Formats: sequence, C-alpha cells, structure tokens
Amino acid sequence: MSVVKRLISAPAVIALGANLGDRQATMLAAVRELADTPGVQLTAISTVIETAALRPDGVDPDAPAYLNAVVLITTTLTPVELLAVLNDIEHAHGRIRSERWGDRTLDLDIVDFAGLSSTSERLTLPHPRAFERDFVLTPWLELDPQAELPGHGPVAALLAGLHQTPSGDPA
Ligand code: A4P
Ligand code: MG
Repeated sequence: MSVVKRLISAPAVIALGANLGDRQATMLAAVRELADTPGVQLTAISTVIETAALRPDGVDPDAPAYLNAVVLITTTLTPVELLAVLNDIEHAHGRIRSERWGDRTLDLDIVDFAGLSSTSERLTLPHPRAFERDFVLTPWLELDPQAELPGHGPVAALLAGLHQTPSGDPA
C-alpha cells in the first residue's frame, strides 16, 4: 500500500516570501534546493514580486519589503513530509521564529496540496490566509489561470474581489 502511494505524484502550490538579507539569492537557492529534493518535481516558477510587509495590524510601509513568489510542484512526499522539507530549507537559510508575521529571511508555505483539507495546527490546508493575500494569489494566477483554492473558488475571482474598489463609501 505504501509503495503504491509513493508512486503517485500529487500537485502542490508553494508560496515563498523573504524580507531580510539577500532576498532574491535566498529565494533562488530555496527553489533549487526544493527542486533537488528526492520526490519533488518542480513544474513552474512565477515572476518574483515586491510587496509591502503585512503585519497583524495591517500593512507596514516602514518594515523591509518582501519578495514573494509561487512555485508549482508535483511530489510523492506526503503533505507533512513536504512541510518538514520546507522547514529544513527555511532553517538552512537562517530563518528565526520570534514574533508572528515578523521579518524573515525565508518563509515557505504550502498553499494547496492536491486539494486536500487539513485543520491541524502543524499543517492547515489549504493555507488559511491564502484566499485574502494578493502576494500569493497574483503569482499563482500567473502560473495557472484556471487555479482554484479549495473551499474558496477560482483564484481569478478571489483576486478580482480583493482589487474591487469599495462602493457606497459615505460622502
Ligand atoms: N503551518 C500550518 N499550516 C501551514 C501551511 N499550510 N504551510 C504551521 C506552512 N506552514 C503551516 O508558521 C507557523 C506555523 O504554521 C508552523 O509551525 C507550521 O507548522 P511559521 O512559518 O513558523 O510562522 P509565520 O509564517 O510567521 O506564521 P503564519 O501565521 O503562517 O504567517 P503567514 O500567514 O504565512 O504570514 N507580508 C508580505 N508582503 N509577504 C509575505 O509573504 N508573510 C507573512 C507571514 C506576513 N506578512 C507578509 C508575508
Ligand atoms: Mg510560514
């Protein structure tokens, strides 16, 4: 049974973010390391975009800006095995976890894994905040115009909703 499972490749969407150090070099190295991981096949890499840091209390224009990107992979790893690989790559690039949404050399999140749903704290799928994040949805849509975020619908529609100008503002 486990042999059969490991022969089946599952598609996954990984979001990358970095706002400390040589952001571009770190992200490039991380993508290479992911591509070199046994059981992982890289299928697409998005354009890298620069975005203002989002903190728990809103966008912080004074914080170091992020580079963000998305990569698509197929993998024979399980979701938890993939998360462990991503955590190892983050660690190798000097990731220190201090405060929530604090500055970081590298953040690697699993946005979607084969449409699976998981609610554990260690691994929530799909990523619980991806649906409202321009810096995840824009690069993902670039790679897959038909992309759908499980439980939330088409990525194109989610992005259109984020970009909609609020109407009916009080005068
Ligand atoms: N975890 C659970 N589900 C997942 C998943 N699907 N993928 C757990 C990855 N990790 C997942 O993550 C905290 C815990 O989430 C881990 O123990 C992991 O097992 P973390 O990377 O240690 O910390 P974090 O990233 O600060 O936490 P969090 O709440 O996941 O942050 P977010 O939501 O990822 O936001 N602004 C810009 N412009 N660009 C960014 O990329 N990123 C963040 C981080 C904030 N502001 C940003 C950006
Ligand atoms: Mg993270």
